[in-house]
Amino acid sequence: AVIGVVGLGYVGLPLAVEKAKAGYQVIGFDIQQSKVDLINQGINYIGDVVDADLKQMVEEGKIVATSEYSFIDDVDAVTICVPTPLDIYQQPDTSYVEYSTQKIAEQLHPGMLVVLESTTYPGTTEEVVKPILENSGLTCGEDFFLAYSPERVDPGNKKYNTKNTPKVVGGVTKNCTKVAATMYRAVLEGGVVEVSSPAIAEMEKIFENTFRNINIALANEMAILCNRMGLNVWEVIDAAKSKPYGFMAFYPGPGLGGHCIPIDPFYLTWKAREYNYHTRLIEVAGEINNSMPEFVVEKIGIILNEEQKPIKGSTIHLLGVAYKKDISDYRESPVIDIVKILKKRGANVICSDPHIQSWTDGKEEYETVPATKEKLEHADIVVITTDHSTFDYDVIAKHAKVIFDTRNALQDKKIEHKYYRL
Ligand code: SAJ
Repeated sequence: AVIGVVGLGYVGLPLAVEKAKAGYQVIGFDIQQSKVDLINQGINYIGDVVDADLKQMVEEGKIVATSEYSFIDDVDAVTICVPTPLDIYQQPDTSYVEYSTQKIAEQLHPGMLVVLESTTYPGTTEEVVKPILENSGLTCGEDFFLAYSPERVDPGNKKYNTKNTPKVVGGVTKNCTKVAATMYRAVLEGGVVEVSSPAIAEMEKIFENTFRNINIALANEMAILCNRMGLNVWEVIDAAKSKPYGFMAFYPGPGLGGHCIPIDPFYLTWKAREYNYHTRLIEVAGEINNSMPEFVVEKIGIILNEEQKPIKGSTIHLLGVAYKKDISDYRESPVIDIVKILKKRGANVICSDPHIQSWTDGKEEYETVPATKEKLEHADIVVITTDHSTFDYDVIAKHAKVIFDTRNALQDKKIEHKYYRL
């Protein structure tokens, strides 16, 4: 069978590789010709989630990429893995989903399976995708099959990947669910969980990520309160972890990054308004998570005060730009906000990140620098913002004069100089 994957990013590319490895002929579609060209050269531009098999799959002709959507005519099943960002009004922007669906509708043929994988508000599959496809004159559930199946890609996770993570599938009709479940069972090994509708599958994905968002906000609120009470929040959490049931540890951090956890809950907030419901808990959690960069800068100021130094003119060395450890992605990274606030306060900011050579905040380009002994000794304060495994924490503990650790990365190290934690 021939399978199409529309959208070759963090979600689409690993899925395309798994489908090709399972023996399907895969055609990858993307509007960006640059991505199409890189894939056809076997070059993997998403290091965090795609293994080396991409090159082999391309060499064996199992994966072909194109920007020509007319080739959808050749596929039996197509998964839509395009972005569903929030626009500047915090409203879901489903234009990529609509465009891709329109291109599929133009080539829709009897027997075809369409699956939406992009994280989105409950109702998208039935209210946005289904009508566009039925404009082709074909009937959903009879002439073609339509389902929603959320992606669960955890960048940097060495244990769980696209292949071995359970997959939830919800079809518009029972046979839509069956057809989609059959396709995924042939490709993945983590098991398929069938649910009664696309909306259930859309809602459970948002619930998963909102659960993380809110629990991280709780950990962040505990950090803020523990700071005022002079308590070590990391010790509090570790003690709470001794409860073998009914507790799940989340940790405070410099803020909430990535393109999912900070964003997904607000699809629900937007949709809930249609039902006259105000998702208060989600909004308060968002406020707390978004306040962390300011909190980190405030604490940097307090620490420098102890050294009789103002933020203005001090050299502040941030270790880590990526939004979480051991990946190179800095989308929505809280470090971007921290740098912006520190520069506004007149600090001299330098950043190190073994996974990132240069980065941009949308206005300026920044080069990262290696965290050398000299740099660490020279800084007025060294702030650990991302706990990458490849930082040399012995060198940091030995040579940085003042350390502010927002990730508890040095928890078991002997520190030579002054050490503060979130
Ligand atoms: N974070 C904390 N404290 C914690 C956990 C995370 O501050 O205790 C921060 C991280 O540093 C990061 C942000 O939250 O900045 C998000 O981290 P994450 O690992 O939850 O998010 P993603 O976007 O890398 O991946 C998540 C997946 N991760 C996990 O489940 C561990 C999963 O929720 C989804 O499959 C994926 O988003 C998605 O695409 O929805």
